[in-house]
Amino acid sequence: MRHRAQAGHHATRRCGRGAPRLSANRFEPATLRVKVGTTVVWQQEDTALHNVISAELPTLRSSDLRRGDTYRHTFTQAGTFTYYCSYHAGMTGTVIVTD
Ligand SMILES: [Cu+2]
Repeated sequence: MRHRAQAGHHATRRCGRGAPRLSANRFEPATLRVKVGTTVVWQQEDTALHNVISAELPTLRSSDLRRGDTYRHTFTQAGTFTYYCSYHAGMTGTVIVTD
């Protein structure tokens, strides 16, 4: 599962290292750094069911995502936010949001 950051109307930035599209049970990249106001889009490209849930940031909570689904969240405050997939132990990620 990959995600990318969108800043403003354009300048879409794709993050990641060209990982295999079906890389199993991990977020790619695991750590993402963005500015406040950035919308991060998670792209579900895996065959397994995944979700995005943060204990620290209750609004960061997707429904179950199937292949082809996307989930987006706009980060409005600075901080370091971890999240996980409830189906796969150890499937975690971090978004670092700076002013
Ligand atoms: Cu998962």
